[in-house]
Amino acid sequence: MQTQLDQIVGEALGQFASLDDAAQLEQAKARFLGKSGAITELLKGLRELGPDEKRAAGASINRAKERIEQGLHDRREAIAQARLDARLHEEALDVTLPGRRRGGGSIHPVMRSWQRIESIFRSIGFEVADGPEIETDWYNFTALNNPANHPARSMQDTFYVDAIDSQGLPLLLRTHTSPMQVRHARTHTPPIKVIAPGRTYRVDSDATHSPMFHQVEGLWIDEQVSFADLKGVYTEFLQRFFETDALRVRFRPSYFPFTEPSAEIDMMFDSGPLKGRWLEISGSGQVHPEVVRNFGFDPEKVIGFAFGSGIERLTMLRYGIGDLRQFFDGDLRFLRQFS
Ligand code: 2NL
Repeated sequence: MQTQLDQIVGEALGQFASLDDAAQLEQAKARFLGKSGAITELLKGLRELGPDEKRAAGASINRAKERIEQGLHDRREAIAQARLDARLHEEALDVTLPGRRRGGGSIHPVMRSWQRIESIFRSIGFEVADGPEIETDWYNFTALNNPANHPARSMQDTFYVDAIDSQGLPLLLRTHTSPMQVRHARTHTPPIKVIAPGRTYRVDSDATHSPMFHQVEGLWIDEQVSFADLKGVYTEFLQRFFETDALRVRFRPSYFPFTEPSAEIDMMFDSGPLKGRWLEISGSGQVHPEVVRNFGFDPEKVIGFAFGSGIERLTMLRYGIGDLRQFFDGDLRFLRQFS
């Protein structure tokens, strides 16, 4: 009897040890402890024995049963532990790895120039105007003495918006930042020193023109202002912007409807890669009397000087950029150089 029990226990423990799947282990359990399992069958056989034999055999069978149950319990624990170990290994996380960083952005070179321009002009006493990019015909053209039939007003040159103003004229994307200065002048009194940097729009797109570009205009109105004052301020600006005193400035006669007389401002570096060449850098002039009147001032009492420069052009000269389109391509290899 004991030999048979030892054999059954050995068989059970052997089967348990060979299994590493929890469901199969429970099936193996049934073969020994289930309704018609080997141990259960032996217990059933006790009925045929006398009381003394029954007690002795029953005790032996129960010991065997306990050994199998213990083996089953141990194997269950081992399988559960192995599963947990496998999962911990699979889901292992190295908390010492460096985190994933968000990509760092950088200021666009044109915006960098814009910021520098504002801070330079602020430091020499200029305010910074702000205003709408969608303008009325009056602020963009009429106030600036543009004749009614001027080609700049045509749909070939200007982006019109499908909406009209209080005069029944279509709204447009401002073609220069002057309207911000007109708005500023009409709400302030001289002396006025203001710059108007911002986005501007023209129907123009090639290697040297973008339909959206940036301008900074400047306006200085007082009882006594002259071209000499304008030249002094603009030269100071250029020297600070390009971080060199080794540059010269000259005026060259020109024409704009909003200034009279008008002048191109040219500059020349005395050192560096662009040394010795006159470069066109800005338009300028004495504000036309008609425009001074549109500001709400008497042109016999105050005089104004204005200039208008392209921020892309200033930026290209400062960094030696050869192609305007690089500003608008969104190529990070280009943009990162200015971070
Ligand atoms: C150019 C020409 C210029 C102005 C802009 C101006 C503004 C007011 C009144 C009078 Cl509110 N003038 N601005 C004057 C002369 C030239 O810019 O081609 N710039 C790139």
